[in-house]
Amino acid sequence: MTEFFNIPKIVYEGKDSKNPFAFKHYNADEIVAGKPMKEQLKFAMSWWHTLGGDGTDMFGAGTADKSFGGKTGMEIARNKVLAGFELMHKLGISYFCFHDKDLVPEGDSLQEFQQNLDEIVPFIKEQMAKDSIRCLWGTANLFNHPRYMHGAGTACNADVYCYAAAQIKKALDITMALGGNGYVFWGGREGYETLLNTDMAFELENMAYLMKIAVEYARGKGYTGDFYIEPKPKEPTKHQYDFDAATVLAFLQKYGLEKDFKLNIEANHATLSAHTFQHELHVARINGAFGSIDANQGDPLLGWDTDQFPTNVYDAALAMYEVLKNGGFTNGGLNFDAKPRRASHTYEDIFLSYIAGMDTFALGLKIADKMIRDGRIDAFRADRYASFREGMGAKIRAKTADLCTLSDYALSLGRVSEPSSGRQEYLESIVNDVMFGG
Ligand code: XLS
Ligand code: CA
Ligand code: CA
Repeated sequence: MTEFFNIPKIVYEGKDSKNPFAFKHYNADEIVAGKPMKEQLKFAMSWWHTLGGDGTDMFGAGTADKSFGGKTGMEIARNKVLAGFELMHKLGISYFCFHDKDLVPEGDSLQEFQQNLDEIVPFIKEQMAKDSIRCLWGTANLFNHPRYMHGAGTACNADVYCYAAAQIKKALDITMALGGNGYVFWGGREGYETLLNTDMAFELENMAYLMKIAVEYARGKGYTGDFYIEPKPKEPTKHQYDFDAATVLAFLQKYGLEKDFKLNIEANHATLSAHTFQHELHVARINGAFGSIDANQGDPLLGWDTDQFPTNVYDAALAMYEVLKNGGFTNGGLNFDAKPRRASHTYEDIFLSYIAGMDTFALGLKIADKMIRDGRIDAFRADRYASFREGMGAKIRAKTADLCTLSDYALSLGRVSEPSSGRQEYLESIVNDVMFGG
């Protein structure tokens, strides 16, 4: 069998290993917080970055060859499948995520695109069966082609809207055929540049309708996986409609879609919306909408979506803290929506990037578990609200005190005793202690 990557299978060698092609912290079968790490972390390969992205940016050509020795579009597509499965096998990654357009060339018509998809899907299924690799989620790319310049579900042109519907229908079909656990709506060009040419209420209503009929279609076909919306505040449009978790939740509630959708939270999108990654995960979790994660990181000095492999252990720990508090993943997982830097252009760099990301989240998981077992932070947070456990505080929680009762009580007090300290620095030092202490 052709090997695309001249790299051995990556194994766990432990924290003292200096072998760049080994895991130092990710030990797939080690039990952490009651489950093997591979089940807690559910790593996924992103088809588009790993098998598609060649390093092209707006200042220069690609630096990496992603044709995998293929000569025609379909030959390249087949070789990508083989290369992708080789990479997942060697890294011990059990899931992948894809856009329809990542898999095959679009050709000259929608018919040709769909025929190409019909040809590749059985080939992917064959490889999946060999290695028990599964599909975490699928999606349709509704942002790349010029036809989507004004959006897809929010397009000002009804034919474009229907074209998007056709792509979604087919992407749902292939996600189901591949046994996908989820389907993502990321609002690529669903947003606007100026209200001078945009009817925002009209566009949002259309977008919600497209989501509703997509859900109806898939559920009608027996799909039992999740639907996700992936928030992002800007890029490509100035005002993305799915700005952040809270905005998406309000949209879902307004259009009666809140029971059908969960959120796919991406770290880089969180920070672009001026929130922490943990904040976005937390908002999703406390609203019962936590679904899946796009694991990456941005650069705090750059204001765009750099999609870097995650190496920040502190952020990964706080993210995994939210995941554990959620009771772990159900259908979701950790998709590396991440790419090596343009100058990290070799196959080795792809492996080294995944190893770095997987080890980072393995550390994050272990630290989050330790933080929870340590208990100091959870106890402090709970105690901070102690005054709501008795007296008037308990009545507020029981919702049995009206405004006059509270006011009379406050008057009876005369003055409020000094609130206790928030102790932020102390709590941050506990996180450090858990991470670096004995
Ligand atoms: C782009 C998004 C995209 C989605 C899937 O910024 O992250 O890759 O995850 O369409
Ligand atoms: Ca993403
Ligand atoms: Ca991104």
